[in-house]
Amino acid sequence: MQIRIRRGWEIPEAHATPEAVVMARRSLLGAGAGLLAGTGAAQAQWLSPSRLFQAPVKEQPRKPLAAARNARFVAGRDITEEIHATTYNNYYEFGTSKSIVAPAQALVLEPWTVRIEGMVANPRTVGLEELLKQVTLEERVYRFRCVEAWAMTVPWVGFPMAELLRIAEPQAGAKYVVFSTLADEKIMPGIREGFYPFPYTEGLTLAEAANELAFMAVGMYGKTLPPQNGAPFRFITPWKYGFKQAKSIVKISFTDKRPVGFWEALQAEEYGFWANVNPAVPHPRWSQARERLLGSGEMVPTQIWNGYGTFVADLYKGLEKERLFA
Ligand SMILES: Nc1nc2c(c(=O)[nH]1)N[C@H]1C(S)=C(S)[C@@H](COP(=O)(O)O)O[C@H]1N2
Ligand SMILES: [Mo]
Repeated sequence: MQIRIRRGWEIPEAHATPEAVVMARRSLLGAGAGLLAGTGAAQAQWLSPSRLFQAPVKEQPRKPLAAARNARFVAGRDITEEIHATTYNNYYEFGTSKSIVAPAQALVLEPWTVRIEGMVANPRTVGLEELLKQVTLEERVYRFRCVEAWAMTVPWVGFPMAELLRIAEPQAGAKYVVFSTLADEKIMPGIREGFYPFPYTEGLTLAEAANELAFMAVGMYGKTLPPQNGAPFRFITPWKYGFKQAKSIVKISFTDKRPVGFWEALQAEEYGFWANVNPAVPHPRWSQARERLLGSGEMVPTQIWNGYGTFVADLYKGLEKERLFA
């Protein structure tokens, strides 16, 4: 067995690298893990990979997607430069590095259909275009916080998740909505590898899904989403860690049982169902007190609920016994 000792400057950026999972499964990731992962790691300054320093990639064209900005949501931070938000990604189906722009171009975005099923009035498959005819697109600038302690501020284009619920018509007994994402071994090396529990799924309570912050995104920076950011359809819940926010959604199901998401299935001690941002609750392997802004590399304090408490804190009244922040 190979045990890799991380050096101080190596940020534990992969949520769970294959080796970390193997180590956890062998119960070796106990008290020593903090030492290995390095407490100073999250403070390290990292340059986001830029296209300037990489082999040129022929990216899929993105269609302009003009939508009025919703002034109710004020990010209070500069918008991250598009080059950084669209080149520093987590999309494990295409590989565990942050530089998956090139392989992600293999995604076939049209036609795209979404299966709506489970506890709904009419289980059915809808074309994304058809779905978009039933909603009004708007732009929202949201802060985004990955559990790995990096953050960005992005102008997303999309529509409220509440609208999706209206269209899907969940039955009275439904309690959760579960989003499943594309798993196509022909184009996704991560699926072929067979290591991770794909398809990637993440779920929300219906109360969370109906919250006005919850957003279905089809675009960013005034254009359709690029493949690497989860084209053509993903969800955004800015008060939760990034791993909840599933990309390239192909199925939306409604259920009365709490779903086990991709990360919880992989590492339940580190990633739970709720995954709300909280600087006071460290990840078992690193601090969540601060976050590194993509682009500038500036370290800034993390806020509880990622600063969105006025919108969402009430959702969790009475749930204090739950592991709300992991
Ligand atoms: N299908 C899928 N969705 C995913 C992921 C993934 O690997 N696969 N990674 C998640 C994680 S960990 C983060 S931080 C965000 C990253 O989104 P971005 O690349 O657009 O910044 O996507 C989330 N959604
Ligand atoms: Mo993440």
